[in-house]
Parts: sequence; C-alpha cells; structure tokens
Amino acid sequence: MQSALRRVSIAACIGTVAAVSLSCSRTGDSKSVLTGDAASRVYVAPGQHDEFYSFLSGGFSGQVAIYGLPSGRLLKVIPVFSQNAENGWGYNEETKPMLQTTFGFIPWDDTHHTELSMTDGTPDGRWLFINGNNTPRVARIDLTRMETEEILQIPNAAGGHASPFTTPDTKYIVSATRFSVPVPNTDVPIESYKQNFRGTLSFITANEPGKMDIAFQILMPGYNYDLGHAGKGPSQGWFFFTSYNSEQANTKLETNASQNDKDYIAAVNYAKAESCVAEGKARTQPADYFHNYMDERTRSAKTERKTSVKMLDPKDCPGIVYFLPTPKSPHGVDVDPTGEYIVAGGKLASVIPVHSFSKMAKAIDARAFDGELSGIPILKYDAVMAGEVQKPGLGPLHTEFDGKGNAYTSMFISSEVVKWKLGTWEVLDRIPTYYSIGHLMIPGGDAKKPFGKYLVAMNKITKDRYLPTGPEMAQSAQLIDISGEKMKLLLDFPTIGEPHYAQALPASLIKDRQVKFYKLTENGSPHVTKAESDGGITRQGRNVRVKMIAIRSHFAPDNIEGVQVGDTVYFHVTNIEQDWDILHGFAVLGAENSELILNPGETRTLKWVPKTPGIYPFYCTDFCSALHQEMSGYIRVSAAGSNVPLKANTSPKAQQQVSRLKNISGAAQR
Ligand code: K7E
Ligand code: CUA
Repeated sequence: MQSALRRVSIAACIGTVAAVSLSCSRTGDSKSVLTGDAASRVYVAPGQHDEFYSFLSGGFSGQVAIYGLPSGRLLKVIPVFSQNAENGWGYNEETKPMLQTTFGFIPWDDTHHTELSMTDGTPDGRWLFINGNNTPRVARIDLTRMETEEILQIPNAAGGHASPFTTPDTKYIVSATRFSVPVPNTDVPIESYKQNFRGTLSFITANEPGKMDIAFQILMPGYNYDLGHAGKGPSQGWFFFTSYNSEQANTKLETNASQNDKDYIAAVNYAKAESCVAEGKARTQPADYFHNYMDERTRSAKTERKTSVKMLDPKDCPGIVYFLPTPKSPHGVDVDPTGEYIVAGGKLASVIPVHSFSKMAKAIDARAFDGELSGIPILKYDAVMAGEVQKPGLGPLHTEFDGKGNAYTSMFISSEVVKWKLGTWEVLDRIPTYYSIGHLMIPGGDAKKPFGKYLVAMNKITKDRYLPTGPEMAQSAQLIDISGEKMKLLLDFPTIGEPHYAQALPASLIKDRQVKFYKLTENGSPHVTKAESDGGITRQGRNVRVKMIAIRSHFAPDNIEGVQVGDTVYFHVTNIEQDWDILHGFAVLGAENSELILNPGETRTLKWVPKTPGIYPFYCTDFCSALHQEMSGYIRVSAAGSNVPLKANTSPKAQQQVSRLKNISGAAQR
C-alpha cells in the first residue's frame, strides 16, 4: 500500500475525518462488538483440530504461514522465497538452488498472494501458489507435504504483484508486472518512460508439478499492473487485471499517477491468446530466467535456465485485450461466484464500481468503444457498468464473496469491512477492523462455491491490539463470523510478516493426505546413507564428504578425523527414522550456516569450511529422545598438509546398538 494512504488512515483514526469517525470512534473498544458466545465459537479444545486450514502470505517475511481456523493457532511456517534457519531451507545444499535467479542467489522476497489450485473453479487441495513481488517469481507448494516444490522466475517483469491468480482449471497461473520497464530491459533515460517502458502479462502453465513455464506473455502499455482474477462460469477463458498510472508518470507517482478519473481493468481473452500463439502470431524473443524444482527422487532442487519466451502483441492478435475504464487507480479486481460481476477496488474512488461480463460481451460485439490505446480498444464505461455501490466507506481495496449473493469489501481508509448485495448494490452491514484492513479472505471466497462461514480481515496497523512489543508490532488478523445477517467479530490473532492475501479450505479436504515420513527405500539422494554400516568419509582433493545417519539417539559416524584447514566439508546426513514427526537436527561449531533439520527418511547436506585446527563438536538440534543430549560427536580439524589419516568411527553406543539390533533380527530369524 502507498504510504500516503497509510498516513491518511492514521489521521482518520485520530478522529479528524467525519466520514470515518464512526468506525474509528470504536478504536480499542472491541468488547462492544463482541458477542457473548465469541469465545466458544473460536475455542478448539486441546487435542481437537480446527475446521479450516488457512494459508496467509507472509508478506515481507517471504514465506507462507498456516493458521487453523477458527482458533487462529499458527500451525506452521512454510519457507518459500526466504532462507529459513528454523529448518535450513535455502541454507542446505539440497534447497539452495531453489533460490537461484538470474540476479544470483536471492535469500528473500516479499510474498503477497496465496492462491489454491482449483478444479472446476473450486479449491481442490493439490497445491498452493504464491508470488515473489520483488524479484518476480511464482512458487508451488505441495499440500500433501506443505513444502515448496517449484519456483519459476518471470522475465520481462519488474515486480510480480498481480500474481499468482489461477484459472478455474489451474491450467494457468498469472503474473503481471507491477513496474513497467523497457522490454527487454536496457539502459535508457528514465524520462523516456512513455516511449520505452512496457508492461507484460505472463500466463504460466501450472497444472503439472515440476513443469511450470511461461506459456506466453502479452505486451502491454507502460502502466502499473496491480491485481488480477480469472473469469469463471460464463466468463471462463477471460482474465481481468487492474492497472493504475495510466498517466505513465515516472516520478512522484503519489500525485502524478492519480490525475486521471479513470484507469483501466484489462480484460484478457486468454483462450483467444492461446489460439493466436498456436497460429504462430507470437514472437519468440530471447529472455533469461530460472526454473527451479525439487527432484522427487533425490529430494534435491534442480535448476534450469530458460532462454526465450513467446511474446504476443495485442496488435497482432486483435480481440485479446479490452480496457474497461475504472475509477480511480483501482487496486483489487474480484470476480463473483457466478462469473458475471467484476468488482474493482478503486482505492481513491468514492464508489465500488462493478462491471458486468455479459454487458462487456455485448459492448464488444457492438463495438461500443471510446478510442484505443496501443491497439487495445477502450470500452465505454456506461456500456459495461453493472452498478456502483454508493457510499461504501473510504478506500475500497479487495472484495470476497459468501456464495449467498453477498460481497464483502475491505475499506482501507475507513478501517472496516462492508457487506453489500450483488445486483442491488445496497450496503447491508459494516464492521470496524483494527486497523487499516488490506486484504480480506473468506474460505473459497474467490471460488465458484465459497465455503463461507468466516471472514479473515488482515490489517496493516496493529498499535494497541496486543501487549506492546516495542516500535515493531506483529501484524494483526481478525476473524469475523459471516454466517448470520450481521457480521460478528470473534477473534484477533497476530500474524507473521505482513499477510496480504490468504486462502483457506476445509481441513477435511487435505488432512488425511498428509505425508508422515519419506520412505527410506525410495530415497534416491546420491549422498544417502541407509544403514549405519554405510556411513564414512571420503576425500577428493580439497573436498571431503562425510556420510552419516541420524537415529535416536546418535549419529554414525560420530568421531571424524583427517579433515584439514582449507578443506570444504560436506556433511551428508540421513535421518533413517521411519516414523511420523521424528526429526533430527545437525549443527557443528562455528558453521557459517544454519543447522540442518531432517525429516524422517530425508538426506540433507551442510557445507562447512573450517578455518582453524581444533576439535569441533556437532550435535542434534531437535530434542528427539530422552538421550537427545547424548546425540552428538566430534570432528577433528588438522593443519593444512597434516598427515592425520581420514577416519570415521561410530560411537561405542552406536556399535552396541548395531550389534543389539543384529542379535534381535538374528534371534527373529532363528
Ligand atoms: Cu492489496 Cu499486495 Cu494484494 Cu496488500 S495487495 S493489501
Ligand atoms: Cu536427534 Cu535430538
């Protein structure tokens, strides 16, 4: 969000703006809007499970956080674009390649929108997608293991904000550039914005894991593309993107990009774009971008570098893009469950404008145009307008739906959620949020059949909602009951980073499909150690590889010698447990790296460059058993050129265990 809006909002909440004093006067007084049964509505008894999984983007943390609803309990952080020391993501050798880009290894990004995969316009529980906003990328998370499985970089883009919204069949996810830049990017005067800067809309094939790729890009005028949503039902085959800065300002956007009364929603007929690409109407143009994915067999990331994209200019394929004039610097664009209404969040507009898909189709047939821009016809506002929600509040951003004919819009400036009726456009209810709501989310609220029941408001400013924690407070989400006529506030819960968008689905759709451990027999890592007796140490020049196992409660080998200063040591550790949630960790003194955390059955590698001779302990970082503190070992580092031989011993305890196991299995055989 723009900082200007943020300032306005705070000013509003100090009580100077009459129009918003209603919501802000309740600041800090949420008891008055809590009903007596709120506590029981969100109470999930110890040992009981939540009804919904919700996936909140982690904003500037670069990750995704899973919360149970209605409890608001944090269940897990899934690392995506940022290194995560908690489990070694992006630190260990197997996952580092996931963060490779043409700019090099990038340890961070800014995630904005989670998006569930869909079948027939309904979340199907296969994958979750999320965008990287700063270095444009999209990621796929597998929902049976809650791990990032794939990352694709987006070329010819600068800011992957309108992303990764999916088509109803998950054939494509999209990414539109927030910042227009020269395409391909090159050194030009910034002042030459109008001549040289272009936008791109990317359609990314998404329905096969490990195979994400840019199907095609559409070359657009140099505006800022902000958000998107796919059509559904009658509008399936179309995609809608908001844009702002139709002024094409390149400085002081705060004012210069807020001049025009209307900007545009770009309506893209991607079904038609597909045919044009098939007919060879797209140019194949050089491009440089990475595709990173986890190899299923080795559970190590692979990277490939791609060298071209298919670029489609709307001039070469008339009818693929139309502009819908939309007041005023619109932000969100949301399509209702029937696929007929396209709701814009005109963040500076005084109304919520709603376009009609059927009117749009008629207007296109009747050529009801108001000129064109770069070969893209502008449809007449009145010809496509379904209606406007009058006096909704201030600063409409995002809209979700309950599937019962109602829409819910977040109002950033007046800090509230406004419920209104599709078709009559009348405001039905409003509820304050604390404070300055951005996105809101209803489970399935952007799908054909919303699951409804709850609404989560994700707020930008927290202030006094929790015990103060210095200048920096966690962001704050609020759970609102939408099952009745009136909205009811149920719960506040703090969140990781700044969640922008979120998605949720009934737990029953995925909870029984969760992977509990990786099968050791299927571990195809080139560095796996499947049994204690297979561990050891090898040297190739200055590279030393230690292969070891971790099992309750020892490493094997656990006494290692023969390493020299100047060596690069790779600890390849395999957790040979075959039981749910039995993890081990691995850390070594002075490592300039995080620990490893090993899922059962998994091999992970820590790279270590010792700098001085001495004895270095290593230990398990995850309290795995009563003898966890005993789960440790030593590695000896000698001076460069020393003649200490390579040696890797198992501990007496490990050896005892091995012989005991052998006796047991021997006894069983007899
Ligand atoms: Cu409105 Cu990045 Cu979707 Cu934040 S965006 S609020
Ligand atoms: Cu293994 Cu603690």
